[in-house]
Amino acid sequence: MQLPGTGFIWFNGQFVPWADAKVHVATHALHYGTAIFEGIRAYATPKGPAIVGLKEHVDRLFQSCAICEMPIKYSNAAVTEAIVESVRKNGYESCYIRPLAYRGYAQLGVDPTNCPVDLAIATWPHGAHFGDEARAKGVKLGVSSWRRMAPDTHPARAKASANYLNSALVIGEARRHGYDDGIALDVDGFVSEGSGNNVFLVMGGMIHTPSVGSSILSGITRGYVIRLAKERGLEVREERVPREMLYTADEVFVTGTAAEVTPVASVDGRKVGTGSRGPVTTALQNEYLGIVSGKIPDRHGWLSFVRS
Ligand code: PPE
Repeated sequence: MQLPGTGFIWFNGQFVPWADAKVHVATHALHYGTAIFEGIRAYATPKGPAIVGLKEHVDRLFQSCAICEMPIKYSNAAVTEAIVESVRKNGYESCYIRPLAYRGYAQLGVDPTNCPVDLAIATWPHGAHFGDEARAKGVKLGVSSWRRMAPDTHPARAKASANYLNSALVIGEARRHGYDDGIALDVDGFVSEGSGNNVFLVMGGMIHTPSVGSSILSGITRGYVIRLAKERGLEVREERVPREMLYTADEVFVTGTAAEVTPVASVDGRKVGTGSRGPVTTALQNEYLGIVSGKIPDRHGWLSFVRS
C-alpha cells in the first residue's frame, strides 16, 4: 500500500500533519511487537464515503487489545468517532484506515506494563489490493512452508502486529517463488489462511472455509461473505480444510478488507477449476463490491456514512 505522505493522522487524541506523526526508536512496540491494529476501508458511494464494518472493526480492535492486555485509554465510541473524523478531515472519497494501538515510550524490557498504550489512526488512498487485473483474473497462491502459529503460542484471533512476522515470512517466501501470496497451514497441517486474507473453496456448490480453530483471524469480510453465500442458499461449512482440497476445488477465493473478494487462479502452480473466475466467486464478489460501493442496497447495515 503506497503511503501519501500528506493529510492528517489522529495521534493520541489530536490531528497532526502526516509528517509529524513520529515515534521514538525506544518505543516498546518496535522492540517487542506489542501492538494491535485494524484495517478498515471507506468506499466512494453516491452518498459520499462509506466506512465498511465500522462497528465490527472497532469491536475487534478492543477485543484484540483485551486478549493482549493492552488497555486503550479511549472509549469505543471515542475511537469510532475519531475514525469517522479522520476520513472526513482528510477529504478522501475512498481510503484505507489503519488504527494502531501500541505500547509506547517509557521503559525498555519485555514487561510492557509501565509503557503507555498509544493510539494512532492513519488514512490513505488505496485501490484494488492485488491490482485491478486480479479482481477478474485471480491471484496465484502457493502453500507456504511456514505454518500459522499454534493456538497456544500467538493469539491468532487478535489482530496483533506480532502475528504479522509470520505473515511477512509467508508472503515473502511466496513472492520469491513467483506467487502473489502464500497460504499457511495450521499447526496440524490443515489450511489456515493467507498472509492477510481468509481462504474459501467452492466444491460441488458447497462452500468450505477453515474454522476459527485453524488459527485464523476471524475476518469481518469472511463473516460478510458467509452471510451473502447463505442468503443465496449455499451451504457454508466452517471446518478443517485438508490441503488437498485446494487442488480439487471448483473455485477458490480469498477475502479481506484489503483483498475484498479475490478469485484464486492457481495454487502451487495447479490450476483451480478452469483457471478463471468461477460463477460463485463472481456472484459473491459482485454483490460484496456492489454493496460497499452503494450500488446495491445495504440491507445488512454494513456501511457508515461520513457525511450526514
Ligand atoms: N487474515 C489475516 C491474517 C489478515 O491480516 C486479514 C486482514 C484477514 C484475515 C481478513 O480480515 P478482514 O479484513 O477483517 O476481513 N488483513 C488486513 C491487512 C492486510 C495488509 O496490510 O495487507 C486487511 O485486509 O486490511
